Amino acid sequence: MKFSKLLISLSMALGFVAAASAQTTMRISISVAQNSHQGIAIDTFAKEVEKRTAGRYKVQTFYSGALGGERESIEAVQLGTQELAFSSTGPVPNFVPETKILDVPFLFRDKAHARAVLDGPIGQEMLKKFDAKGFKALAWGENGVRHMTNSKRDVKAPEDLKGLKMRTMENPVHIAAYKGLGIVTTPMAFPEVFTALQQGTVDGQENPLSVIMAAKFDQVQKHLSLTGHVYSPAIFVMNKAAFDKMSAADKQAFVDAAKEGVKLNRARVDTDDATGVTELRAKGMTVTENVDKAKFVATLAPVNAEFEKQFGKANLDAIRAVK
Ligand code: EAX
Repeated sequence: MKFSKLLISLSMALGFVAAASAQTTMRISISVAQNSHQGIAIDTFAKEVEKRTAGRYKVQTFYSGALGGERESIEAVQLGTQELAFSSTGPVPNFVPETKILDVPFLFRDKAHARAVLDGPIGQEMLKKFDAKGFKALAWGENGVRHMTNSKRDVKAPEDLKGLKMRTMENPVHIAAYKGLGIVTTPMAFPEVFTALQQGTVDGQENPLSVIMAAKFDQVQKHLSLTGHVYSPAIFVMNKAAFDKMSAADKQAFVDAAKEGVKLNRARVDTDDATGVTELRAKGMTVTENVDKAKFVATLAPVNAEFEKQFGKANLDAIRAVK
């Protein structure tokens, strides 16, 4: 064989190998650190996608808001400049208004109740609402039950919150409720929160123990109150066009990979909830466990009446009725 011919057949062989192993790389991001309930969600997802598609899809993982805050990431997924994101539902109502109802304070009895609702017909129907907005919602995940922290005082009842300036998520339901509790609300993207707390731009914030620990808020907050005022879901979202392009088997692989991610995500939230108080006390926080929840609920009655008008009492009751 002539040398030129050998070169041609060699390059054809190489071309064939390249085509057989063609790999599509996608990106997924979270706003919190890798060592967290959200980090384990996307790390597991990336691993499972690769495994379940025999390496044809690779998912690059970005942590700590490296690609922006949650609102920015969801926007990027909608536009298709980023394929995937895992986010709390904080900013999601700005894109899919139907999800607003999930962020109503004291709606869920506990995590088990929330998980049953999200995994049941109500939650699964809601996932479909994302389609019309340019998303494929792969699965509900979990951010956790939110508690309040601040730098000023122990909070036991709503009157202790009067005049406290707190960072909130960019979520209209949270903002309305916290105003109703007497809080001075300052909506802010998560990546800015540590510095805002450190510099005293705000006195406090509220987040699940998982986030408080992952973000090391104990370094800039003295008081933690186990208010448990709202359950915070999370979600795996994907750009709809990117999802639709895939084969049926790959679509299923992505959905299944997300579900695997959620299993470990929820398990980590449970571990964090079990160890968090001890750990945060050890780091110097004062923890108020005997919060007067009945008073919180009573104070929120006027806001809740508004929510019932806005979301429909029947819809809220349907969620409450899930066992
Ligand atoms: O998703 O913005 C928030 O407070 C969220 O809970 C946090 O970024 C984790």
